[in-house]
Amino acid sequence: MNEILKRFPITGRVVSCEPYGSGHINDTYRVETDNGTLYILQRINTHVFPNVAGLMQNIAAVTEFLSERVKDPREAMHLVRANDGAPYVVDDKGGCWRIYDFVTGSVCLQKIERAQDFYECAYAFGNFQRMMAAFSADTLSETIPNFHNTPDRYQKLNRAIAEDRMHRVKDVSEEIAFARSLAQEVSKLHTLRESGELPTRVTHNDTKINNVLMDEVTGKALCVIDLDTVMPGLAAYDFGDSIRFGAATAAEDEEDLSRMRLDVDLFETYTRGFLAACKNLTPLEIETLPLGALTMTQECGVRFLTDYLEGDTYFKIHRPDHNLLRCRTQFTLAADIKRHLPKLTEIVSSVARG
Ligand code: ADP
Ligand code: GN1
Ligand code: MG
Repeated sequence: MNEILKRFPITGRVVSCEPYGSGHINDTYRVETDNGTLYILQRINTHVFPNVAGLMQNIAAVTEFLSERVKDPREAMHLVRANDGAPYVVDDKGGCWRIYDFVTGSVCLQKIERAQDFYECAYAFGNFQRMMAAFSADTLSETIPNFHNTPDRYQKLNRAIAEDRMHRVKDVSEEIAFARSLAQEVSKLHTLRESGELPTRVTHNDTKINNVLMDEVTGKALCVIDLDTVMPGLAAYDFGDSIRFGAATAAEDEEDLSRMRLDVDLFETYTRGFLAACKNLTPLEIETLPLGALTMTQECGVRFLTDYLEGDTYFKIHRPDHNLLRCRTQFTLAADIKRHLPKLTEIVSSVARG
């Protein structure tokens, strides 16, 4: 680790470098130096992001763009370039590493404790999308092609079922049936994107609450982090993925499925925050936000199920059936979101009317 750190202009002598956070993708470390400066060091998951050069070019451009537009430096992530000016370094085993300034005095929530936190989170993602409207989307690399292409996610699931590499298909027939029962409904957003009826914007695409940092004193959102998946996308993806994670009454890997449902009040709170920050949405974009919640939840369940069938090669797991548990919570939540769709549509249109 020291060899890697030496290749960045770190201030002070490194006194600790410990695993940090609970992301599913990258390996994250908190680095502290003897003068108290903190950094985030990450080994980029090159299995998930094979085009590291394109990925890091995106991140350098987006962080620089945002830094120029915020008042407080803590409102944008700051990438520390290596001594040679490159946005990342490669170690002798081919590992790719990057460093960010640690956003000091911030907290990263794993679950919503107060409704106000969720409002802040919504405002942060809405604001990110609003600010990024001035960024030219065509300069961004697509770091994961077809990331939220739901029909493509279904094709990948079908391929995993056909291959049945781990001989697990026999144990998940109920989950497969549920996945298929919503296939058409959750493919609608993609069709509307393809036809141009929904505009493609620069979106974050991974809007979990633990991808937002809040001020530890005021509780106000500071900035959005985890910019690996910033790509052209739909407003409904960002809205929907936040609902999937933050307006759920149980954790993504809760075993007791009776605890998992949609918190409709939190859905309303998020809608208020998101629409307050992001006022440029078209009527169809606003109308399809509830479908975004259903689609992102179901799609995530499909992704967990696919990874389970393929032998857990994508998401980090901490127990053998972790991806299956995650799939089940997502499908339980998707069923609840579907039940509530008329109510959610009512909420969104009433918030939008003001
Ligand atoms: P992953 O893609 O694996 O989710 P993230 O980029 O989200 O990785 O980082 C993992 C965790 O590290 C975050 O959830 C957050 O707790 C922490 N983190 C990341 N960047 C920063 C930062 N600049 N300042 C403070 N904490 C950070
Ligand atoms: C991953 O990196 P992290 O933990 O914020 C995943 C998201 C999933 C999420 C499910 C690049 O997010 O798409 O929705 O896990 N990120 C990537 O928790 O695949
Ligand atoms: Mg993350």
